[in-house]
Amino acid sequence: MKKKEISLKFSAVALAVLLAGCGGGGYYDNNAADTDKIEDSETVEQAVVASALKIELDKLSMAATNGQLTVTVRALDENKGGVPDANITLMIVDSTNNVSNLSVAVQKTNESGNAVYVLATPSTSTTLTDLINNGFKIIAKTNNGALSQEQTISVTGADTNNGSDTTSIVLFDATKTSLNVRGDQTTVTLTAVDANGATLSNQAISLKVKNSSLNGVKFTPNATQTDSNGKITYTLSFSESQRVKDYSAEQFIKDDLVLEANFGQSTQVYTYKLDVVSSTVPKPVGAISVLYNPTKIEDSASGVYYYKNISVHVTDVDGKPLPNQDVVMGVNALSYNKGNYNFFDTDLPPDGKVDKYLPDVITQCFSPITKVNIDGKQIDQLQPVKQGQTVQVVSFINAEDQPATDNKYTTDANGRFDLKIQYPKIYAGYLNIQILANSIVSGKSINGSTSLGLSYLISDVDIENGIAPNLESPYGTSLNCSDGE
Ligand SMILES: [Ca+2]
Ligand SMILES: [Ca+2]
Repeated sequence: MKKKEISLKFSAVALAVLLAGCGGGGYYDNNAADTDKIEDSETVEQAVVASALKIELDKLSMAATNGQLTVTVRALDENKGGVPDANITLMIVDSTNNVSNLSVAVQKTNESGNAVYVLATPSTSTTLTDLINNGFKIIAKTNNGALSQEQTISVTGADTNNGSDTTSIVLFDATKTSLNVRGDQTTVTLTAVDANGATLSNQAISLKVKNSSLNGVKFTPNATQTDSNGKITYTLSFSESQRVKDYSAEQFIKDDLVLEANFGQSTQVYTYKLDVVSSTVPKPVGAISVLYNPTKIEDSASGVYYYKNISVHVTDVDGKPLPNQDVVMGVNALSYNKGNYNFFDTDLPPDGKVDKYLPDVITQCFSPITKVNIDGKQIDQLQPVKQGQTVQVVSFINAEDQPATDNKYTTDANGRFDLKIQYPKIYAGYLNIQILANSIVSGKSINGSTSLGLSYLISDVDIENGIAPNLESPYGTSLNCSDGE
């Protein structure tokens, strides 16, 4: 059994992250073979306009020290489909200055409409308590700064066994991506989760509309507490006559509709922006939400795979469930990791006995990229260099050993269906994916997505005997994404 001290692990992780960050420098740049892309990203102005931005995280909170978070910013059209070639800028608002962006801040979305960023926290700092208490915020912008979305990110203490599960997080979703300044209505869904992603039922969340005395936006909660799935919905509406005369349409369009939510006892405020525009808003025909519970994964009977339950919900634009709706699922790899996990002695002072299973040296890779043909459409796909390796290891199943035909599912009377994804255990901890859902409603395509990192089952790890299902990355252990080592 290997024995190492915790300090060694932390410096190694930091080094690996730095190397990946410097060498990579962004989503496209470290792909020397693909020269088109590099030229593309040097073009200054792009006419691509997105109607909404969505922020997806690989996990719902970030560790205060040596933490790493993958942020995927999605540029969306009015039916929440991905918009390629949109310029995205990511800003970090952190008064403690601890959180850094290891990626290039300005990126262009890829064919799937994604721009991917990696954020990190330092190995040590004197202001960590402030960071843990307040979290930090990220702001993504596009359309030359005219469209933005923001998200508050919770920060947990270094020891995840200590207190992190008291963190409560609010996630937002809205049926419409933009609202007409002359008057409009939308349904907003808030989901209460803990730092591990487990949904919190029976929670009282207070919602506020910023500038409501000026913009006249009214909302009605459709319940007093979150339901058994941790959800609470609100119907928001406003009209021109409810807006204060001095508060012009131009100003409202500029300020947008900002929602603020927090849990009764918590000082942490979660904000969400709905774009307010001057024109008639192209009316989306519906919305798909893709949800999962990150804490819950299952072992396969064969012991080879992990399963994760995913729940998909299709509604019309007013939030009413759409039954008997066919939905096609897709999966996209956002990044893969090289490196390994290890057993560490984390006691201070060390007692000479390992007690934790943690990532050791991890290098996150966004390259090389190859062109593949999917449904007659050319898309970029990650292609690890290691012989025989692929990022296509996640599949959709109905139940163990029952693959879903053509990744197709149909909603039940409540407009939802549950499915499982399956992945070999050896990939746990080494792959970040995005799950996509597409359906045709009234002849129009609507879309939904979520991002997640593949996780492992803690009960599969035997610290005493040095046994774990995912000790070394199947993609190799070198620090360099361009070799097969
Ligand atoms: Ca606006
Ligand atoms: Ca120990």
